[in-house]
Amino acid sequence: MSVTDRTNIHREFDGERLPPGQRETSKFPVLSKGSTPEWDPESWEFSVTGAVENELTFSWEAFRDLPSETQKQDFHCVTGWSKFDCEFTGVTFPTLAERAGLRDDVVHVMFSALDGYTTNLPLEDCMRDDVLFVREYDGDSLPREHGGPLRVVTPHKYAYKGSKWVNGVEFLTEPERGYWEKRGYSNTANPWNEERYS
Ligand SMILES: Nc1nc2c(c(=O)[nH]1)N[C@H]1C(S)=C(S)[C@@H](COP(=O)(O)O)O[C@H]1N2
Ligand SMILES: [Mo]
Repeated sequence: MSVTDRTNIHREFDGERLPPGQRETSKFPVLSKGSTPEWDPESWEFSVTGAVENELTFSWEAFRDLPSETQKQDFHCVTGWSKFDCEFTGVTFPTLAERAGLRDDVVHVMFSALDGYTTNLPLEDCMRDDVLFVREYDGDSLPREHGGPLRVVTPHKYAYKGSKWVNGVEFLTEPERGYWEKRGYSNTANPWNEERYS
């Protein structure tokens, strides 16, 4: 199986591999606003809505059939830890966007999740091949506390921009703010600029 190494994206942001104010950990801490939600593979549904040509819904089986790839990425949490060399397998954001067909007036994206979490990003921050809908971590199903069955990773942003337990993507014609973005975390979240709080 081929693994694409995306641990060099810090160069795009003129930064070191370890962003300022971060320390490297070999552990993978769990950070959730509440408890880990239950999910049922039979009834799980993922929806793509908003300013698209085709609104889509996927069953777990159908989502698993989408073309996926494996990447090595670094993970930066706003609370100060970074984990290097995470192996994530999943579907790229552009792959999904292409299936839905974006209208010309899309500028922003809102992700939603089984635990009621939401997070937002400008479209251009999503249309990168390193923004993944992840279902495997280090070759195994994504652990439930880390967002299984499906989560988003955003290696160019602090990790709160990556929704665990994601089950919806909405394409927006105007910016909106998600759960932490309304509660004082930075809307832009660039780790190499230490955009932690707003
Ligand atoms: N659905 C959901 N996604 C979420 C969160 C959450 O509480 N709910 N927490 C966010 C935060 S603040 C961080 S730092 C990362 C943590 O991911 P981890 O628990 O796998 O380390 O998930 C992000 N995604
Ligand atoms: Mo976080």
